[in-house]
Amino acid sequence: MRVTIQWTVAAVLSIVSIFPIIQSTIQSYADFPERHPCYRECSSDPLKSMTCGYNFTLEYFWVLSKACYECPNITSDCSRFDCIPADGVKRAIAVVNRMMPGPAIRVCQGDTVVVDVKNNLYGEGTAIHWHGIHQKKTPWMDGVPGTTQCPIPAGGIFRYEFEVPLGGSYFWHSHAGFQRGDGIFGSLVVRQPKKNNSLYDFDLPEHELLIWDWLADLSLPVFLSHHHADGDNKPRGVLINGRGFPPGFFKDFGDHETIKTKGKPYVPLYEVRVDQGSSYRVRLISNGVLNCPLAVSIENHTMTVISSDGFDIEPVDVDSIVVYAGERWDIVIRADQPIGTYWIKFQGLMDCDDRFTSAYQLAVLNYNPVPIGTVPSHNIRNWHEAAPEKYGLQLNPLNTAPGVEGQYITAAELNSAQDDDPEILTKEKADHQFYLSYDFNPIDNLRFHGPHIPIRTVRKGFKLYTPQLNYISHVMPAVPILTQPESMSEMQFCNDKSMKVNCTAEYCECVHLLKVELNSIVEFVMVDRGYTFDANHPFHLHGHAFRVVAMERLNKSTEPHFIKNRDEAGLIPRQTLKAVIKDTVTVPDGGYTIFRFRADNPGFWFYHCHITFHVEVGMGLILQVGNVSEMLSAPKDFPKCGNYLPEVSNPPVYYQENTHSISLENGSNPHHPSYDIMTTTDSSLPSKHSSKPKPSKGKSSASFNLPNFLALVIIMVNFITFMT
Ligand SMILES: [Cu+2]
Repeated sequence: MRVTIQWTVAAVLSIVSIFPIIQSTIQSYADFPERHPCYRECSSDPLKSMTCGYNFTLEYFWVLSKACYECPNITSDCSRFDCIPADGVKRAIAVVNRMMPGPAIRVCQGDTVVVDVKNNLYGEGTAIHWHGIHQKKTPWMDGVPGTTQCPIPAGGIFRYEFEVPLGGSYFWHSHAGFQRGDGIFGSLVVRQPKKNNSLYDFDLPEHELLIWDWLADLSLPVFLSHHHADGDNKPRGVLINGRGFPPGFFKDFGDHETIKTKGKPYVPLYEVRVDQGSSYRVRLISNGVLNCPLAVSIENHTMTVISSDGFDIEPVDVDSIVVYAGERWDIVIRADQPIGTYWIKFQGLMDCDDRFTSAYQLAVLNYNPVPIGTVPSHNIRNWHEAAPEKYGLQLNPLNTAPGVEGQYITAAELNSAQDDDPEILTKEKADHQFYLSYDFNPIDNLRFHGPHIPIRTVRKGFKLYTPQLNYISHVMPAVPILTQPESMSEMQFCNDKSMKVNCTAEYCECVHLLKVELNSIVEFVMVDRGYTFDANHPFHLHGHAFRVVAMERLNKSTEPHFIKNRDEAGLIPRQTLKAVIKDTVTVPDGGYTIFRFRADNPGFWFYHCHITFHVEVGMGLILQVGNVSEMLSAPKDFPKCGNYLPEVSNPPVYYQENTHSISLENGSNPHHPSYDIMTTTDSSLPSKHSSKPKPSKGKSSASFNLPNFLALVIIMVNFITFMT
């Protein structure tokens, strides 16, 4: 290694003597080229808060479009206006303002953000979520279609306006369908006045690193082929701020010299530039799409981790850190090595590891005055095959329990640097405790299997295992429950307490809803049962951050009752001091993660796995905090939407029996007797706006004639045993 560094330094010095310094590090706010008036030195004077406006135009677009001219053959063409080079592999994408990542929002604590979102997607609704912002005064600005707003229709404009009261690293992304994974996201960084005892010298916009796994095509066709046939669900690559080598590049081109001599052009990698002797805050923000946690490390540099999900922690020095979908980790890098060029490595784990697609990526740490475009020359052809422990001390490891000292630090072992909320941490029993367990369940999910193609009858590659919470698939309501509660029917809601059928045997879906009292202390016990695959699911809560108070891996697989028994026996101590604050957390496979929070933000808040394929098939639920009467009301002119099911003018209506019609939602397909819906009332459901279904004047509408019932939702079809 020493030889390599010496060689690199020598090479760099000789190059430097020839080339002028192309670009010095940007060190002041004024130097930042795309300077927005709100990107400024933050002040502690609240009178200096600003209202910061942004225009977002959403559209479908193309990697290496004609805007890229001769990129990557002519490197400078890759920086052209509207050119999105990605990893040099052409595919369709969805973007904001023809940028990927989309435009960054960089403001100061206390500012107000205004974003006008123009939807130019073809015939598709959208909504933008401000991931990590709690929307305390404006819950209807949370950007979740079906929960906090109607989708912004194609051709429509929607103005978001909200305050950002807390500093931290956040990001924004579409919360509709698969748009986030296809490119509709960007950073949202809320800076605070710089402290005198700061652990870093510089906090620069070019040191925000948005990292994510990348598919070879739009997410939707990949999703469809995986869920309806035998297509896989594995990412093909990884991108760092929208740049990277194409998949498989290093198999052919092991080092920089080979790349140069074989002459294969590639899109310039993302460069982090530093001055020797200085220290820098780097913000790692994961827009992870599928099951691809990224282990981040930097050659010859340790990382000091200072913050997660917007909340400071007591700093820890590590050699690598695993970042899961939806997480943010802020690290400090000290440029204390010889002037040179170093790889920043992003090793894909789980579905990205070498058992599957070997998806990984590299960026470059270049010390000034190393010329732009320089990459290290040493061979790292097989670096991604290294086991994670080869990276030294690792933070936030995959599927690993706390307690392996000197090798791993789990999120649950970090100490928060924020003030404690003693009631959250020391209260013996939370006011509400929810066990939420999950696995990939081998049930006949009616959306992908069902009576005509039962899971037991199809060959291995066609079997679709459904990730569910407590054996329930969440379905987003057609109308936003927060802003149109009067349009909702209690019949649509359920949870495991209200279910009157055995959801371990039958497919259950509904609007999965949990209700807690305002200002109560809530505890979630997340249990990864872990039978079907060694998977990993990062869970994200809207509207609140939580304290991670316990985490453990018990075995390859487990069940909630094991954990309940363990807890009753006093074997699961909660962290009562300095428990780390997060809004996105992983759960070890075959283990549990427990977190607590004060439900002090009235509203309806989505809680879900942040893997797009999982949330889209219902791995989530809505948390109702407080009664509807305790929630703030949306502005009077807030857009409304809903179903249209009027009485028919001349009944009866005759239908052709359509055996392929699958109607799982209340009353929408009443003529299909196999799919009648059972409903129930439950004390945990919204009360103020419950509306009984109106009796139909029309004839024979099976679901309209249902009594006032029992269980919620479900539908089920029990046949076909003879087929196996
Ligand atoms: Cu998941």
